[in-house]
Amino acid sequence: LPLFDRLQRRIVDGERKGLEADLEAALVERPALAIINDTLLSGMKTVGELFGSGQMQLPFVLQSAEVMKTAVAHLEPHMEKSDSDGKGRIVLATVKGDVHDIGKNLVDIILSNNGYQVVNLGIKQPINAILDAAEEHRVDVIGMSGLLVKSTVIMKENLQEMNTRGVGERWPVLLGGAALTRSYVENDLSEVYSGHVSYARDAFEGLRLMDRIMT
Ligand code: B1M
Repeated sequence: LPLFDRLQRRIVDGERKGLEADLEAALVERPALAIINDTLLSGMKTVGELFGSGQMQLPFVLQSAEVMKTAVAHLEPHMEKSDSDGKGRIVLATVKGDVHDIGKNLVDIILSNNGYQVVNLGIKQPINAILDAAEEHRVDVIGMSGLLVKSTVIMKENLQEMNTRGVGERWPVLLGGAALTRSYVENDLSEVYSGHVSYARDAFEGLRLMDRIMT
């Protein structure tokens, strides 16, 4: 297979052996971000389709996810970074009950490389932990990620809880993850929170929205 097809195949097959060498060769031809966006993420998309249609079993999905993480970690030092890190601060978390973190961690990388300080809490974070961290680190924005349909319900509950605590004035909320849709966020979720709620389809929209919120 040609290099970029082979890299994509490595994600789908969960094949780590020879990954670094292929990534190094790819870096000669394309920037790190393009490799992630155009090649690796389409591999993950295929994994999702295969899993969703019953053609791939969970342990293999996990292997693909591990290869994806290794690849992103290898590429990360090669990404362009802005000099400033004082544009603002965000807490990022995958919501309660959800273990998916590849997307959230990409958002972390893109924001960190573009001048934001990110407090990344990890996965399965209850709203209390998110709000405690937001308070402790005096963040400007709260970011929640979730990929399960169940997580969209949790996000709604989280926003309701935040509303009850009256923190809408203080924290705009940024939401993302494959199970969300723009209309669900902009219609259903915005309604339950007195503050600002926005939806990011991908990490770059996350960055654009942060820039907008912080100016
Ligand atoms: Co699971 N999983 N999974 N999974 N998994 C999905 C989400 C699923 C759609 C697959 C499918 O059926 N086709 C399905 C959900 C179905 C549903 O809810 N209706 C599913 C399921 C069912 C499950 C389990 C329940 C399976 C089981 O146990 N029987 C289980 C859940 C466990 C739990 O959470 N409690 C499970 C487990 C796993 C693994 C552990 C094996 C692994 C995760 C490993 C990890 O993350 N460390 C895994 C994976 C890899 C997937 C798929 C295949 C790929 C997800 C991914 O990493 N995509 C996924 C299929 C899919 O998404 N279509 C699937 C790449 C990533 C870069 O995209 O996270 O969407 P994404 O992030 C994007 C944007 O969404 C956005 O930016 C990112 C980059 O541009 N974004 C944000 C995300 N968060 C953001 C936050 C922001 C802004 C933008 O601001 C705060």
